[in-house]
Amino acid sequence: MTENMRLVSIVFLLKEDKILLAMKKRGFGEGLWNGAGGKQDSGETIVQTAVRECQEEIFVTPKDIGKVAVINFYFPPEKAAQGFNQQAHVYVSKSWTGEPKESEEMRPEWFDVSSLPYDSMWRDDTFWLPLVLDGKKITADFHFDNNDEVLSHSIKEVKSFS
Ligand code: 8DG
Repeated sequence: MTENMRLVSIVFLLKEDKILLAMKKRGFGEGLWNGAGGKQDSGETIVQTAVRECQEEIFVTPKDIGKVAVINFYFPPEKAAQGFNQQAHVYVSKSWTGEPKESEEMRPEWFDVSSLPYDSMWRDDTFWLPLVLDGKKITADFHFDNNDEVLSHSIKEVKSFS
């Protein structure tokens, strides 16, 4: 982990062979399908962030969330200087209360895990999300260019997170 990285959460709900994605309606990643998530507030653990963001964005409270990935996103110098670099803590949940509902930030929808809309997701997701859906735990680094295309990446499977 590098200094000055913003911590963010991403949560995917899983139900049988379906995954809940949500369309980001505004801000960073607008127009892309993703898990619910966002920036850590001060005083929060990252798990608390993950739960809060689900409550705010899709009106669901995850129970049993488990960490499946820690991913560092690195942007070119200009964007990095604006605080774009971030470390995402990714969780899956198979148990929650509430029904996923649209908020002003996200519009949730269930997708079959075998046909995800990768063309309308962050470019890196195609590299790591299939591994996570296969039950693996990973750490990864992704470097982006100015058009948010992946310049280089590395992925490591881990047994647990420190
Ligand atoms: P706001 O209230 O300040 O508008 O936003 P927020 O909800 O606190 O945070 P955000 O800026 O919307 O958080 C960005 C979300 O996008 C966060 O869940 C992490 C996620 N995200 C990235 N990059 C990537 C990526 O490359 N792939 C995936 N799947 N998610 C990503 O920031």
